[in-house]
Amino acid sequence: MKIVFATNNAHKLSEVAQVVGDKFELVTLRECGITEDIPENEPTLEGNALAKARYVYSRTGLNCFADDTGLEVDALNGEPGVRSARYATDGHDDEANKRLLLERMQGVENRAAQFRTAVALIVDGKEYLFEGIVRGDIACEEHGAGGFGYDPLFLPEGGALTFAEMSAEAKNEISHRGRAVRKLAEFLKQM
Ligand code: ITT
Repeated sequence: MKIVFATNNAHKLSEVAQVVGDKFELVTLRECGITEDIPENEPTLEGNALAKARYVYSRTGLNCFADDTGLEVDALNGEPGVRSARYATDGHDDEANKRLLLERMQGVENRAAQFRTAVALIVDGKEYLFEGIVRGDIACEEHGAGGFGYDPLFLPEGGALTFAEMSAEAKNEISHRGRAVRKLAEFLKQM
């Protein structure tokens, strides 16, 4: 089965490709001729994931899915959440976002947080949502060079390594996106 993964993020693409393996053929946005940024102006992760999937479905008529992910920090009342990409600036500045997060968490004792992914799927015009969550803590400084985004600052529950210190396989095993995409793959297999 062919399915479009509506993302411009190459890291996400490789993580998801690893989870779905050869069960599905992932088609990229570029392969369907979509090169522009898809607007993400909704107030929730679910809303943004659906907006991206709907955009691609209306342009291509192909079955597709999209994910939107947020880092939700308990002591910051769930921030940066749906604004995770645009936390520090209007652009996608990972370095500035991590700096701002560390600044806001300076001296904060409760460092509990979660990554949450919402995946929206559209098959033959019908819409479905899946969720994946991983709990953990915000580290006091960056560790590791793997992964992307906030990974060097996120210590998943029960371990001593940040996502950026783990292999891609180990991150996928327990991550928000790995969990959400395995639910999606299970669902598609049973259709
Ligand atoms: P799309 O093309 O799929 O929209 P994106 O990079 O805009 O790609 P999101 O809006 O879902 O993706 O990402 C929101 C922010 O959260 C952004 O700053 C990412 O770097 C960060 N992020 C998403 N997934 C992450 C992960 O697995 N680990 C660390 N940071 C992540």
